[in-house]
Parts: sequence; C-alpha cells; structure tokens
Amino acid sequence: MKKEVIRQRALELGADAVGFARPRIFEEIRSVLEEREFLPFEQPDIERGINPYKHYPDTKGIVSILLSHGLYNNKLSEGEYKVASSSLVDYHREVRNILRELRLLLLGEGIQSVALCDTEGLLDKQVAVEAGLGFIGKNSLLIHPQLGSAHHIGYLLTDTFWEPDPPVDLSCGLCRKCIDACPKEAIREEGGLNHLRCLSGATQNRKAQKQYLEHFLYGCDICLRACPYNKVEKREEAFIYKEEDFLLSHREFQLQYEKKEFAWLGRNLLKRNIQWNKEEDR
Ligand code: B12
Ligand code: SF4
Ligand code: SF4
Repeated sequence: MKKEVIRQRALELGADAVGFARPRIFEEIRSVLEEREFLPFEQPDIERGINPYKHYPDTKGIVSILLSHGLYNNKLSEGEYKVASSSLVDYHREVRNILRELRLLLLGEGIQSVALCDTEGLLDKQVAVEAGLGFIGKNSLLIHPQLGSAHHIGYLLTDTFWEPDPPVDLSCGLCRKCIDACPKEAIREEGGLNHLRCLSGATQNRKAQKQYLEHFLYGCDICLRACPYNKVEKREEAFIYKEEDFLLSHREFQLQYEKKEFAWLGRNLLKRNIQWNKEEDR
C-alpha cells in the first residue's frame, strides 16, 4: 500500500498532519526516565516508555498523526475558572476514532497494526519526531513547523515497513518566550521540563502541594500561548466554568461532563483546584 493513500485518508478523517517512521528503541531517554520521579498518574514502566516492541512485537513501521486544537486567551471575570485550551473534548476519543478507521484501511490490505495515544506509555513526542512531524521545543512539546504545538499525537505500530519521512530541521534558536512566561519556572534554561513544578501536573495530582493554579482547573496552556509557532484566538466560553458548575452529585457530574477530557479527575479534585484558586484571590 502506498504511503500517500494512507496520508490522504488520515487527512480526510480529520488528522492535521501525518508522518511515517522506522521503529527504534529510544535508548538515549532511558537514563532520563531512570532518574525521573513519576507523577501518580504516569505510567512508570521504563521499557514501555522507550520500546515500541513492548507494545507490538511485530512492529516494522509507524504511521503517526497530529490532531490540532485551538488556543484561547481566556481573560476571566471574578469567580470564573478555566480549563486549558486542549481540554474541550476528550482528545483520546477523537484521535483513536481516526486511528480506528486507518487500522481498517490497512487491514483491508492485510496489514496488522496496534493503535496508541498517550495512555499506553510509549513516548508519543519521540515517535512523532521520528515520523518527521516536528522538533522538541524548550517547553518540551513537539513543534510542527506549520501547526505549532497545539495538537495531540497518536499512531499505529504496523507490521509493515514504511520509508521514514525526513526529519524536521528546525529549533527554538535563541527564543525563550515560554521560559519567561511560565509562572512556575518549570522550563529549564537548557531545555526540558521540571514536571514536578508544572502547573498542568499539579492540577491533576491529588498529592500536589497546595499552590495557586493561575485560575486553571485542569491543565495549563501558558507556555503554548507564549510560543511564536502558535496562533492564539480570543475568548472561548466553552472553557470557562464557575464554582456552581461543580455543585453536583457524583452521578450528575458524570452525566454532565462524561465527554470532557477533565472528567477523569472527578468532582472532588476539580473542587480542590477551585478552592486553591479562591484562596489566592482573597
Ligand atoms: C506525563 C505527561 C505529562 C506530565 C509531564 C510532562 C513532561 N514533559 O514531563 C504533565 C502533567 C506535566 C504534562 C503536561 C502537559 N501535557 Co502531557 N503528557 C505526558 C505523557 C503521558 C508522558 C510524557 C513523558 O513522560 N515524558 C517523559 C519525559 C522524559 O519526557 P520529556 O520531559 O518530554 O523529555 C523530553 C524532552 O524534553 C527531552 N528532555 C528531557 N529532559 C531534558 C533535559 C535537557 C537538558 C534537554 C535539552 C532535553 C530534555 O528529552 C525527552 C525526550 O524527547 C505524554 C504522552 C506520552 N505517552 O508520551 C503526554 C503529552 C506529552 N502531553 C501532552 C500535552 C498536550 C500536555 C499539556 C499541553 C496539557 C495541558 N494543556 O495541560 C501539558 C504541557 C506541559 C509541557 N510544557 O510539556 C501531549 C503533547 C503534544 C505535543 N504537542 O507535544 C502528549 C504527547 C499527549 C498526546 N498524545 O497528545 N504531560
Ligand atoms: S504548562 Fe504551564 S506550568 Fe507547565 S511548563 Fe507550561 S507554562 Fe509552565
Ligand atoms: S516559546 Fe520559543 S523557546 Fe519556547 S518552545 Fe516556543 S519557540 Fe521554543
């Protein structure tokens, strides 16, 4: 099957970019993971992080997609809180829907594959770099030359080899806008993220130290909005919430927010985040 047929179909299905990679074990990241203090919700198995064959032993090629989302500069009024721009809907579902259709297309040609996105633990950004979809910026995110970094990554590990797409030869250069913008000094001068300081992690971590969350209830997008590779739109109401929005029973919460990406946090963690923000506002 030709790469272009798959690329075309993925774009028709809603993907914003498609790349092909040769699988390899990311041996150079082993030591970074060995020294890592994992957050409670992270997948701590190092082998699964760096080794695609742990997910699908027959892997001979990778088809990776990016799915973009908007970025919004939501200036808030009193008593309003927001979720990060990436979390309007559960992106895992959207990415996996596209991957499911691509899998069927490949299956029609007798090509087997396994779909991964985020939760399985293989390092998604590294896979996308191998597929020629971008470079890793100082804020540790994948930056696509045209799409920037406001997107999500998913891919198929296939039992068929594809000629890899050429790597992206770009970098952040002397820019340091994200470093200056980050309220938690979580981005290291030399590159790489101190994930234990990152606000996005704190909003999701039940064991985080009490801190001001910059009015975020879930995630953070400040370093994405600071990045010259990204476009930022004005306010989008759908990201904005009030405390009353979470005064619900457990069941009501599930019914109302089932499809939101933040639903997995549960009502109590969202309430805790509101409380931390409120205390700072006083
Ligand atoms: C755990 C996790 C988090 C944690 C920790 C992130 C981290 N970077 O450590 C927290 C909760 C903080 C987080 C936050 C966010 N995340 Co997250 N996260 C993940 C997850 C599940 C694993 C990432 C991971 O463990 N990496 C391991 C470490 C070693 O990698 P790393 O820190 O990125 O390090 C790389 C480089 O920075 C570099 N590096 C590391 N140390 C050093 C040191 C030096 C000196 C240098 C030069 C380089 C360097 O090498 C590594 C390999 O490339 C991935 C999904 C996946 N399966 O990959 C999503 C993922 C990375 N997250 C994603 C997103 C969207 C976000 C948020 C934007 C969500 C939000 N709006 O709040 C924020 C962005 C924060 C940020 N600036 O990165 C997307 C990123 C898409 C993209 N464009 O890159 C992913 C890929 C999920 C997906 N499939 O879409 N995330
Ligand atoms: S997501 Fe927020 S806290 Fe985390 S590195 Fe970016 S700006 Fe800093
Ligand atoms: S803001 Fe500048 S330094 Fe940070 S990721 Fe974007 S280009 Fe790189």
